Amino acid sequence: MRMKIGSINDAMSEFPEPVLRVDTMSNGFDLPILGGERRKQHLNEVLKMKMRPDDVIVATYPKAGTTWLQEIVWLICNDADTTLAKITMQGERYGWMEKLGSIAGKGLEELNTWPRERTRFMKTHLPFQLLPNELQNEAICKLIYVARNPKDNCVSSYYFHRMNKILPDPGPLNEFLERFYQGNLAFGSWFDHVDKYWQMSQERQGTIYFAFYENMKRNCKAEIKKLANFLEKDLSETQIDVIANHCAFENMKDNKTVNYSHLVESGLFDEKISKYMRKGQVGDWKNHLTISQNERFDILIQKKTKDWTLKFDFE
Ligand code: PPS
Repeated sequence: MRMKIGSINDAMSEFPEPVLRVDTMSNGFDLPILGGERRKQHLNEVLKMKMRPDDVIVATYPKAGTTWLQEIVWLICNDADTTLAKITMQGERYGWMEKLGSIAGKGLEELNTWPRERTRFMKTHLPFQLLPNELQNEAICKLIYVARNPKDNCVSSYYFHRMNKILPDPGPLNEFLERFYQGNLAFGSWFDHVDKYWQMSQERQGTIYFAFYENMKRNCKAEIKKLANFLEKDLSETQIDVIANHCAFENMKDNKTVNYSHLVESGLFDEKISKYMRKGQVGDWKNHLTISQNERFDILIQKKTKDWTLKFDFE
């Protein structure tokens, strides 16, 4: 079950320039990135990646429920085999397109050499405009996106920035909120990210599935059924129950293949500040945002989403 994790020093040296800077990729798309020139080169390699019709991609804005959705999708595609899921790190079952360095499992190199006969499971936080060019141009394979309401997404991200030693210190919440509003975070603006995937999911119904964290939370079994239908997998009621139970927050938080406790052991995540599996709730933002911060957030959401058909639940 263990995978190569290295020490915090290895991780730091593999992650040059922990400073956020906006860079222009080879296709002209601008993105705030961490990791400097090496990250930019890597993202340009992702653009060139060759896709396969049976690829399965989980895409999200960071902290929207990626790990949760990855686990559900993998189990749907693997006959609810929770025995295998419990002994194989999720980072070994999935490749992470934009991953730099040796921490947290498979990356682009492993994705490019993935055995042909096996479904390639991938995760990414990249905006749609930086997915492999082939996939941007054509609906080659299935992609599942999960979005989470911006207030909970932002608070979850704030705690992740505080506990993850590779990320720059976010400072007080007030400052982080400003960065979230302005899209001055790795992977850019939540609003632009979600909006583009939503538009694409409308254009490419049948190959892009747009899920909501809040719906998964409200009725996980119903979401699993819809996802299985999208992935063209026949699951029995018992298998759906098994997946829902395995993927319940209470069980995932104690499951070492998905809870990133290996990065606590390696010194990269500081659990005293926050656990990776922190709260797993809808509406936790109420415990963190002041009345005035919340009012400012509401004004911004109204401004940025005034033309959206997409609506979010906040509690
Ligand atoms: S990452 O690092 O961007 O991949 O993080 P990501 O997995 O997207 O998001 C982490 C948040 O998802 C919560 N989570 C869950 N919620 C409900 N049910 C389950 N099973 C589950 N698994 C993970 C996790 O707790 C983080 O949210 P917060 O609000 O911080 O608790």
